[in-house]
Amino acid sequence: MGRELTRETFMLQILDEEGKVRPGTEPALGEEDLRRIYGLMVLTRTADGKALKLQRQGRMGTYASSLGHEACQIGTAFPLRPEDYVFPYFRDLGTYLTLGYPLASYYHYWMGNEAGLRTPDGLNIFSLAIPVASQIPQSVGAAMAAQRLKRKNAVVCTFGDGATSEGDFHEGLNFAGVFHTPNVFVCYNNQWAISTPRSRQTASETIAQKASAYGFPGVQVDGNDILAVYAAVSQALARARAGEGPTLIEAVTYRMGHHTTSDDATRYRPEDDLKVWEPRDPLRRFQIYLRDKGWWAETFEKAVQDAATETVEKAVAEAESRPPATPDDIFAFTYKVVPPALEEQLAELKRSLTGEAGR
Ligand SMILES: Cc1ncc(C[n+]2csc(CCOP(=O)(O)OP(=O)(O)O)c2C)c(N)n1
Ligand SMILES: [Mg+2]
Repeated sequence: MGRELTRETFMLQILDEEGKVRPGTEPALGEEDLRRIYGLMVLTRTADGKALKLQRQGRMGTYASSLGHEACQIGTAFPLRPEDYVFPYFRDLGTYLTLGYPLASYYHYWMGNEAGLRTPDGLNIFSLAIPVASQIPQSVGAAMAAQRLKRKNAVVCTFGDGATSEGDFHEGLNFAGVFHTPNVFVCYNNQWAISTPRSRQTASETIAQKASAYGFPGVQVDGNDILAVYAAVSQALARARAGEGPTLIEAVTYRMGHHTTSDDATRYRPEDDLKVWEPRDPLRRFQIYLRDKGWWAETFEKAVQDAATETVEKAVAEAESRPPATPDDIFAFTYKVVPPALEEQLAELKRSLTGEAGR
């Protein structure tokens, strides 16, 4: 059965690995949008690189790099409308930036302050999920709510290949199929879940084909081709808004960095993998596409790079000027009324901190 499915399955690609467009497949995006997309890709890469440096300098906590995932993230977020809801995970910097989330807040969170995840009014982006796959059933709940309220918004949920082995993935997608919810599930299949390779994650030939078990379509796309991700997500959003039910998109990519700054991928990753994936770089391919259209030049590149650097430097300064987390923050927002045992722990923590300060 797997073989038959594979024969029917093909990976959607609009830009080939040389950045050349496959005739007749281009989505309807004008010059302004395409330039904006490129700017977001450069901003994401610049902001990501800066976060890694800040972590190495002791100015940021453990950080999960988005290097190589720019097409997955921006391609997913770009076609969204303000009324749509997004349930991201910990590797979604480009998603946040595309939706207009303040970079200073995103940094503030990774600097160890949950206040950075308090979404500004008007943005329907939920706190990024650290517990793998926990955001999936939540996104289905939000989609069911939208259905009942007769709203026309779609709900996008992103997650990694590792999330597909969790019960939450099955439960969420099963509900979505049964209740025909307006969900768009986007799996960034970056070939690794920390040190677990894709081959040990699932025996399914593709992740996209898992959708057929839940009774809705699954599409596999080249996750390093931003136009392919954009096209697949746009189509899935249109289905969701039209009441045609959920879609699972598998965006095939590669985690070019370590899992997080606490990981050393050289201990398990075959060395040649990076050599295979480097030429497939999503920014390089999209830049060639823009150049072929006559919309990329050195001056444009410089303007985009300078703007990204300025945005990033401002965000770092702002994040570092915000007040640090307090002991109360650890206990806030979980219970309406804090249970006595936690009150005691908080008091003890505060006593120990005062004790330290007094020494
Ligand atoms: C429920 C749960 N189990 C285990 C972990 C530890 N953990 C953090 S990330 C991760 C792997 C995630 O891999 P994947 O879903 O492929 O996402 P990626 O990191 O590759 O983007 C694991 C096991 C966790 N955060 N949550
Ligand atoms: Mg992964």
